[in-house]
Amino acid sequence: MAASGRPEVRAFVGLGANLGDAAQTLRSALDSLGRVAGVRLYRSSSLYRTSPVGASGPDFVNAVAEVVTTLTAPALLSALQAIESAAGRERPYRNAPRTLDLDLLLYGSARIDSAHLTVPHPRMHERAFVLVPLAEIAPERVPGDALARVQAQAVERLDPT
Ligand code: A4P
Ligand code: MG
Repeated sequence: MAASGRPEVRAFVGLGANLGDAAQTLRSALDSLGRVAGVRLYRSSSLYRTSPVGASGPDFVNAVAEVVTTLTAPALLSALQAIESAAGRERPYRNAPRTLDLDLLLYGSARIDSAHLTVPHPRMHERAFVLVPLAEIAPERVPGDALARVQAQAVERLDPT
């Protein structure tokens, strides 16, 4: 139990960008995430260069972060959206190239299905750009055969810089 009186929950956030200096955008987003009141950045994966899945445009840079938070899941989603907006995210159409996309992948063991939030993220298990970085930091959260099913998707780990 945290000082706020709310229980601490471990949550996983997927980060992606394919416009501008995507690697730098992800590094600053990780920094911003750790500064949100009620959120502690516990660990983050390497950055990965990935081919677009169901989208057009340049390659993406993706990563996954694990946070410990006292925020509710909707409050955490709002914080993620505020960080996206601060990075200049615009939404001209679905799956448009983006300066920054932050998805709430997992929130403890919660299952949420509301108008604005679905957790676990409904498409995460089809995507190497989520599963490979998630497996790097939390292999226990990736089902055994899931990685094998997405191995055709190109994912290249970037050297830390
Ligand atoms: N929403 C519902 N559940 C969630 C959740 N768990 N996390 C709602 C975040 N948002 C959630 O999202 C649209 C709405 O989803 C939000 O208003 C929120 O209430 P958005 O970020 O505005 O739009 P989007 O990103 O275009 O759609 P979406 O569904 O998030 O797209 P995806 O599924 O995230 O796909 N290929 C590579 N290699 N790397 C990528 O990062 N990303 C996408 C985007 C496609 N292909 C990619 C990548
Ligand atoms: Mg999104």
